[in-house]
Amino acid sequence: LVTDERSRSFMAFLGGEIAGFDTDRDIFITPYRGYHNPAVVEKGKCTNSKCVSDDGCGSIQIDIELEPGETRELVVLLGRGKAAVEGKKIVKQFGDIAKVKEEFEKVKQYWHGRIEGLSVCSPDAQFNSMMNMWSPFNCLITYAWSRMASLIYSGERDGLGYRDTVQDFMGVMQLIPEEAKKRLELMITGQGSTGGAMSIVMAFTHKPGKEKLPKEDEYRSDDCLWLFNAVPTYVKETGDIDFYNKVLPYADKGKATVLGHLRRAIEFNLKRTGKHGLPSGLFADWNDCLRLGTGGTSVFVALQVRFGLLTYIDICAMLGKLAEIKWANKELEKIDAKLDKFGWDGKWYVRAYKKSGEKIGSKENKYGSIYLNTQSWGIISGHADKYEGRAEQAMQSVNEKLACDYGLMLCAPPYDNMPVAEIRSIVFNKGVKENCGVFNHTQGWAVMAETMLGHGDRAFKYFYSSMPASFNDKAEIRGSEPYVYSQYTHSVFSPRYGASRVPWLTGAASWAYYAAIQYILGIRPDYKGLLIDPCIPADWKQFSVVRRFRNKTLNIKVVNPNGVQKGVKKITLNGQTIEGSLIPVSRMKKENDVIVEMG
Ligand code: IFM
Repeated sequence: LVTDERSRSFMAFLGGEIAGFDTDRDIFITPYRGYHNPAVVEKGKCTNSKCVSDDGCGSIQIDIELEPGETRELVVLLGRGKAAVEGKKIVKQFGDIAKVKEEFEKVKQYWHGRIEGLSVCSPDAQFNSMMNMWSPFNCLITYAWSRMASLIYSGERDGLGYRDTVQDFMGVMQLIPEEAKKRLELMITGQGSTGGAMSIVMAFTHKPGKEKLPKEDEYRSDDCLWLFNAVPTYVKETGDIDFYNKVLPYADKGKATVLGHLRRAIEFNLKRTGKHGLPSGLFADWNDCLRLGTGGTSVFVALQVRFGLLTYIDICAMLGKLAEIKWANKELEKIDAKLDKFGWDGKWYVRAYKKSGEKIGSKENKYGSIYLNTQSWGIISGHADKYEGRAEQAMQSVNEKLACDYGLMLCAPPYDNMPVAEIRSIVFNKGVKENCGVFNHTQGWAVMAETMLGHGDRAFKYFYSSMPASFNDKAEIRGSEPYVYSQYTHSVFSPRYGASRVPWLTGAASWAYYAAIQYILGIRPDYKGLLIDPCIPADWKQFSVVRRFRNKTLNIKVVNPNGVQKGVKKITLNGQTIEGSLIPVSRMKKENDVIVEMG
């Protein structure tokens, strides 16, 4: 039988006689019942209802009798299109069990092919199950759906949100670099000639060169700065250095090389400054709840600009562009001078300035006196390194003020009784989302920062506390799948402490996976090869990783006889000692054995 639901989807069944069906959900379940006790199932008889306008469902009844121990295989086919046309075609094509099994095998191979590029064997079984299956799967699904599903569902919009989509690349680059490259190019063409981005890029109808840019105060101040993470990640994974010279159009007019697009991204923030000459916060920075406008400024964005400049210098050094390095170094000095003067609050970095000059994320504030992101990015951007003890102090403050059982809170203490204009997180309950929840998107940055300081125990502890699989024995607290990252977990300030909400549709998975692979396990692609720089718990005596890299396979075994958290003493590649921590791609064979001794 083939049945229609408004002629857009069909359902078919093979392997037994159809005794009835229902396509109207209300009739199938009946009022005041639920999915656990549909009336039709209790009665054991379908009503042959046909859904008209109301909520549809697909249910088919067959009557079979099984002897004890007997099994029967049945096939249910669901598809898009008209039952009489596409449905019939699909039934013809897949209408027997052997064919279905063959196709199912192909689907399994397809997914394994996508996640196979890297496998991990560490002393921690839960961590391994995340690294080998759930994290890459989560990253691929988040990448595929972007955040579209949530916003379509609530009737708001579709399209690729700029900042999230650009960050999603971090989790999939090693899995599907060529596919990711195409989307990366699309996103680069969503940058305007101003250097700022369209907040949404419509994947199917985007017309570079002809798009309308946001008004000045509608720009997000951080959007294009994420390209400094995504673009080098692509180039380092593939070795496609010429990508930096590829000419791509801007969204509205004109064109530039990819390197030119990157420069323009920095210029955007250098030109739009507010309080203390720091970059304006505009409509929002990473934090959607901070509406700082043109006068208010974001220290997080300033740190991202610093990271952008360092990355730009690194790229230009490789491409031999000396004049560009000179320009970037000058700008680096200028932004550092502002950060030096206005960024540090004594024991941690400030988060932002309102146009009035009032600080956000400062000891002077009653609410939100410390924020996580400027501490992590103080270290990731290299700024904290300029001052003896500052990086350690910033992360120590995080540990004292923001750590809870389920990860690091976005800020503390929670906002209460405030006007909504600038700190929009006040609309959330205490300990929820941007109002001091454990915002999972940000955990990877803190983990990266801790590994940069050589704190393997702490980095892993933070990673573990927000890792879905660590909730395997507390599912009733988490209340969502223990294998998928959620956007946030209720923090210690909420009566629902530990409940994790909004699974799948979050950048948390990408940064967590990236931080674990590249910074805890320390297997990090670079332009000329693969860098090995683990930062692990002291009690890990060894771990191994199989990593596909530029069509070669590396079987990497790391031993840690002295129980250190960081530091590589010796690396051998196929029996030969390597100088330093980089395994040059020029010395790799098709299959490679790598032994790394920490110490
Ligand atoms: O960074 C944003 C993201 O773009 C959408 N969800 C919330 C995050 C933090 O505000």
